[in-house]
Amino acid sequence: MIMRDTPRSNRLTIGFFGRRNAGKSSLINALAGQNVAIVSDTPGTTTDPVFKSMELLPLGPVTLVDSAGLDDEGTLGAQRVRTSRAVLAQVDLALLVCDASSGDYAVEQELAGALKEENIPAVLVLNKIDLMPGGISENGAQAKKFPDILDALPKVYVAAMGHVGLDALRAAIIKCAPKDFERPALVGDVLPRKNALVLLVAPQDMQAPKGRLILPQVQVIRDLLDADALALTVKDDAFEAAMTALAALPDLVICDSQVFRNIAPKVPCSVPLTSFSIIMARAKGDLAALLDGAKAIDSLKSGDRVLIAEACTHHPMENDIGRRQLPEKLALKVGGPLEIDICAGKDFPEELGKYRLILHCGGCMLTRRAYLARMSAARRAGVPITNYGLALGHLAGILPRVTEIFTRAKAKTV
Ligand SMILES: Nc1nc2c(ncn2[C@@H]2O[C@H](COP(=O)(O)OP(=O)(O)OP(=O)(O)O)[C@@H](O)[C@H]2O)c(=O)[nH]1
Ligand SMILES: [Mg+2]
Repeated sequence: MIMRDTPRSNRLTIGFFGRRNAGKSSLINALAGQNVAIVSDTPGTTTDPVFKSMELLPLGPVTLVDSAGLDDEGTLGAQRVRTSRAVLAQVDLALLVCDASSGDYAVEQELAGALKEENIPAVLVLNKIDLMPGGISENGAQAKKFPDILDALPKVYVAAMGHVGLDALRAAIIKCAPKDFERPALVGDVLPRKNALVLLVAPQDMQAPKGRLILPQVQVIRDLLDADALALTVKDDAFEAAMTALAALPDLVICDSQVFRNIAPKVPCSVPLTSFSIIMARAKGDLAALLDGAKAIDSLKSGDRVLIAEACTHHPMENDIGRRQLPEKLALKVGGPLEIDICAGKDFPEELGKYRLILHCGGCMLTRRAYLARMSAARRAGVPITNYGLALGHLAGILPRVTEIFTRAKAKTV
């Protein structure tokens, strides 16, 4: 099976954290079997996070993330530490790398605490055992006493330089990696039967990339095929032609949220309707909380500050959904303009308290963990958060209709 091209957003993310010079980059190189990151004895060699995609069987496609040392100093050092901390909240598994010969665990203790708070599983990797007089043996690295929070972690003894202990490290990663880091299905799990008939409405407008479908559409089609569904994909102006051509009513219609107003009235009430973006809301985030966020639109007032967050850095077109359509629709709804801030790519403000609402994209470029980390930050700041599709559904007055397929099976799927 070729998993090389699995998007990073669907890979298990494994982060390497620790002090400068602990051997994080050496370890990532040893695991990847190639020079991914620069290694040197100068502390602070790694600055920006380094990502390496690879296959780690039987886990499958993973992303290894190297990070700057968490004990870095100075103004730039502090910025590097902040970046490493931002990466930390987004990993599915953390490798806490430390020098086995060290006797000071203050940084590691603090790090283990932060990981525990975020519910991120961690492995303590004791590196450089070749420098320990007794090696791994009871007189060497294993004889060391650790603070309780570190002692509670699974431990692996390695020498990244000599490739010692890598099999044990791989085994620990496989054992500790969360099995539920992503949803097993996007929508295939709520279809009423095998060979369910699903009509997909995918407008190919100015905003569609040249020569291909966008990632959520591709992923939904793949998910439907995996569920043995019959997927028919049409543009919005061919919807009626498709309905006429079908011998039976479809079991589900999935459209782009931007054509809700046009398509919803044409879908018979007995046929469930949802959108690609709403499917992503459930796949990447916590649907119940994002639904509450959509309803918070009703309490917005003119002049309120709203954050529009996009996970990719596409070049915005004239009628961009995040930059044009949503702000305009919201202003119309509240009866006046809102203060809109926009963030894109990996940028996400640390300070969220000034916002009355966060409107997030579907997050197809983010891992589920990264999306949930943003939701947690919003919750901690007391700011409702929703996604584009749910917001558009609410603004069109059809939120219950377009989420029913998921909320109906709530106990099982939400
Ligand atoms: N003896 C020994 N040295 C090692 C081992 N692993 C790494 N080193 C050395 O430790 C130094 C730091 O290694 P790096 O992999 O650059 O450490 P890092 O944690 O990435 O450091 P920063 O990027 O500065 O945060 C280098 O000189 C490596 O050669 C090991 O297992 N044994
Ligand atoms: Mg490094």
